[in-house]
Amino acid sequence: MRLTDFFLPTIKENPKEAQIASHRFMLRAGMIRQSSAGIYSWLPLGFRVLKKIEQIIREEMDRAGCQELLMPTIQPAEIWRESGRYDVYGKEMLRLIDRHDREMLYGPTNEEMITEIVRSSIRSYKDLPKNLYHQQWKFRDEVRPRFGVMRGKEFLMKDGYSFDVNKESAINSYNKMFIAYLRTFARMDLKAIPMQADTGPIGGDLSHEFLVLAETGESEVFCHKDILNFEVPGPDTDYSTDLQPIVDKWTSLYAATDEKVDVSKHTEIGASLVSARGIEVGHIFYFGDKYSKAMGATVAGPDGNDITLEMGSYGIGVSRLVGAIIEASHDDNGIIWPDAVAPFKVGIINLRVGDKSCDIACEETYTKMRDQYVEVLYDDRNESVGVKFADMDLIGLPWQIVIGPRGLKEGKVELKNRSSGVKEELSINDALNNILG
Ligand code: 5CA
Repeated sequence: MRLTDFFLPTIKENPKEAQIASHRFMLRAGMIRQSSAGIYSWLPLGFRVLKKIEQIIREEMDRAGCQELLMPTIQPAEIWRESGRYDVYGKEMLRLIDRHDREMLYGPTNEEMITEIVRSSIRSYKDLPKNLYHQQWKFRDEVRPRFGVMRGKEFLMKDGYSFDVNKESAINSYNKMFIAYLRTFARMDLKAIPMQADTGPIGGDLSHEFLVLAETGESEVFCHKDILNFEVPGPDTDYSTDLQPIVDKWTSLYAATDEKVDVSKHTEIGASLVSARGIEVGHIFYFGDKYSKAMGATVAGPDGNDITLEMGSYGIGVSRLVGAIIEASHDDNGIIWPDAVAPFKVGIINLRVGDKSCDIACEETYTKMRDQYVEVLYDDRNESVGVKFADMDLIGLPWQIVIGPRGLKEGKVELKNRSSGVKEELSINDALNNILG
């Protein structure tokens, strides 16, 4: 993509309304634009990141045996009356009336709708377990939307729902998601640690939040000082084996707590605890038959008797993750994207647009990368060098190739790694090989 073609409305000054780095940088880098309080448009740069995150989630959910579908944003009130949540959900639910006076709502979550789908389509225990998910916009009329996409009114969530015939199988489904979450966040270079949590309006008695450690996190937690070195299950994890030992390891020694553990009672763990702040990027729940019982979701068991389904639900804040990743990875100049979610892998800076040797070398580099399917943004604007450097650091692409007349005389370009700051003088081919590494 050429920057002269790309829609990248960057801002030089710090926006007054932004209190934390991610909000500030997302606005300044032209990733999002506020429409009204807590509601944002995703501009091309931001949207590319959102799609990358969605894809990583999709791959890890599918690997763990889930299936993707898509449910609507607008839901009928009836199913929420059946579950009993229509009245208790309160003002956070955006309620709508259609032209026929039917009560509708913009979904804040989808337990009711998925339960309705499953109860009307699955008849036999033989068709279970099933774990269905979608990545869909949600609406919660938060009293205090803040920090940009971190706490929005409209936000993108991955929400998955498991259906099993008994508790043992349901816990197994929960454990799969627990492991899949560790893997998903690790692929985004995030240290997301599980913490036993309250279940709130979703219900149930087993639940974990996944927290990304960052100074601006909303909750203070205590976790093992070595947490960042703990090993995340690899891509070869066999989801058909018993995952309980891995989950137990993470939930006992590795998990965070919201209180400092009494050291006298937990000498081993207590002595190693350090305080940290966390951003909740995921939340998983096992709630048994809370919805299936209220909504009559049953299947025929082996003996012909009805079995009420055992359920769990599994959320990831997809749009919140964009902010969380920036909170966890930035410096004073801007964002530092982890490779896996970067909107482009490389930025090319032409130091002297109009200089024949510079233009030719830039074009050649740009074409070579595109031929190799490297996602590349070429700053071909006739702008000052200062503006170009500042913008490139701000948008945080993992690699920068700086091409100017002086270097070119010796056949060299400068390759900069955004994360380490290390710069090297290399030939165009060597720079390319380093990037493809
Ligand atoms: N039905 C369950 C799981 S599918 C559920 O709704 N869980 S939740 O309420 O915990 O939300 C799941 C995730 O969505 C949270 O962990 C958080 O990362 C994200 N989230 C929740 N509210 C917001 C919000 N207002 N803005 C941005 N992300 C949010």
